[in-house]
Amino acid sequence: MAEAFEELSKLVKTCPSYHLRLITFCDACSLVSVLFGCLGIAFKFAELEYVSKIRDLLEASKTYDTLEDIIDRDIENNTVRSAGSHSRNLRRVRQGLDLIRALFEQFLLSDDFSLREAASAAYSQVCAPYHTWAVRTAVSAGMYALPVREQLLVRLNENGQSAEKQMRRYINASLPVIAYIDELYMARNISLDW
Ligand code: 1PZ
Repeated sequence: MAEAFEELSKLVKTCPSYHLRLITFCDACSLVSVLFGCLGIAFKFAELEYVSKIRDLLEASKTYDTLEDIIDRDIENNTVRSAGSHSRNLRRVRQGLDLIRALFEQFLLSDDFSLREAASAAYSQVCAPYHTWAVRTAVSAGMYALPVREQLLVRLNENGQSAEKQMRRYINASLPVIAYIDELYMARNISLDW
């Protein structure tokens, strides 16, 4: 994951108007699946939700070449925010990427921080403001079923040091990618409060 996002971040940093291909983006985002496998059954619904959005964007990549192509098409059709539209799903996937970034940041803040504390803090920062009460309630219940810190490391097949290194790589690489996606919307006068 860290490597794939480093590649993406190199691409989007090449020039301000770089056109990122949807298929390239989806390939990197698909790698998030390995994390889900480590979280346990309580986050199955988060996985299904995320994977369905990636699948939609992958399908869209057969018709639209770049990320901006799907946004421009949705602008023409007035469907940027419509449920299930590609632009909305792209926005949701972006939230997922940012959630992982925030989670890793929280995880690295302190060795004493439990995974549940880290995940709760990340979720309230990144996703909770955009989720319904029902979803927020389900997520906070699911937090209690997260593995403990050490168990997560075992499942990831990492130790404390190696995990820290990979998490930092992902944090640094995902930031420019997330900023790139936000800029696609903002350059088209689409606010990001949804
Ligand atoms: C160790 C990691 C712990 C992370 C814990 C965080 C769990 C987050 C759970 C998110 C559940 C999302 C449930 C469904 C939300 C939907 O209402 C929204 C709106 O969908 P729409 O109306 O547009 O169809 N969907 C989203 O916001 C997509 C969010 C994807 C969340 C992906 C999480 C990825 C990261 C997890 C870490 C592996």
